[in-house]
Amino acid sequence: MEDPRTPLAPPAFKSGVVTLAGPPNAGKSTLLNRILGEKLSICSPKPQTTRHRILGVCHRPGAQILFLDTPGVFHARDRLNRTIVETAWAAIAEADVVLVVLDASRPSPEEERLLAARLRADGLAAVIALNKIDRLGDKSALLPLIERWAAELSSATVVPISALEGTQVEELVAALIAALPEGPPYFPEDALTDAPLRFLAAEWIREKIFAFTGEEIPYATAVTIESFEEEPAGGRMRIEAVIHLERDSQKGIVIGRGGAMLKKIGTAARLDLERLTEKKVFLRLTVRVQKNWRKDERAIRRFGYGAPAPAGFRPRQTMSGE
Ligand SMILES: Nc1nc2c(ncn2[C@@H]2O[C@H](COP(=O)(O)OP(=O)(O)OP(=O)(O)O)[C@@H](O)[C@H]2O)c(=O)[nH]1
Ligand SMILES: [Mg+2]
Repeated sequence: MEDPRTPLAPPAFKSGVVTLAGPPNAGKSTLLNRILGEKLSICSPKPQTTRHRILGVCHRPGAQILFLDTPGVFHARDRLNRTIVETAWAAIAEADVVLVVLDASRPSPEEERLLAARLRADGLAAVIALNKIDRLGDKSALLPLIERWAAELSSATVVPISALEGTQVEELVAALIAALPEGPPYFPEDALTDAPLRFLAAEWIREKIFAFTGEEIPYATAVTIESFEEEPAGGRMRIEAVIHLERDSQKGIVIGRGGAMLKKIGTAARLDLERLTEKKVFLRLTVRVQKNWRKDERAIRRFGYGAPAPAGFRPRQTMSGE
């Protein structure tokens, strides 16, 4: 007979890739930052903010989740947006579990159908976060959305959350860990991302343009880093970045009267970078016009857009275990 005092074997370590997917503006990046407890991915009230696949490593007792933030999926028409949406689909295809993030206060049935069809076609496991519940006066407004997704993907767990306020976010993380396969940690305990600092610098500058300018300007903007130097012995960081726009009229707005707008963008981005690196940052911004770059495949690639090669930070898990 078994000794009743024998301790149970500890639960196996869980790990894997969870891709955040959803319509633009659903709160994917806000949710990622909330889960990580760090500002990593850029957020804004405007749709189509995220343009890249961004890895965020989440550490919890007994589990490591490799989150991939992605651009929102929608029926893209122009060249840049098609490239960006392709990046999202490629990251979705890499997932062990897809975390579908939806804005429960403003459903977008067309994009939701697009996503559900792909998840069904590829047989991907999904957990569904109904986000922004803080905006719902009456929680029964969730019911039609729950019903729709139960019909679309009957096996998926649904968790209502508020990424902004943190409501039920840990319950969501627990549901994701439950859905992940057993596996080892792929990154050291203090890892946050594999994204280089110069990439984050470019992103955070772009975030300020989303925050401080309107109309077409955020969409017509790309940011590249021309030089990135760290002075030895923990000194200052010197970063030179270029803000690329499509028209001269946009250039005037981004520079602002007497350079005021450019200064505002630079100061806000610099403060974010100083917080992250705990170093003094010297940031120099230049504005350039590259006519209609969003239609130009070569410019799109040169500015760093397009699906990267599969992340490959962990061996592919296959059903057959080959
Ligand atoms: N009220 C409320 N607002 C939220 C919540 N989560 C995100 N938001 C807001 O929704 C807006 C969009 O958030 P993002 O995190 O940038 O959304 P996203 O899904 O990453 O958007 P794209 O990258 O453009 O696809 C921002 O203004 C957020 O502050 C939430 O739980 N409640
Ligand atoms: Mg985003």
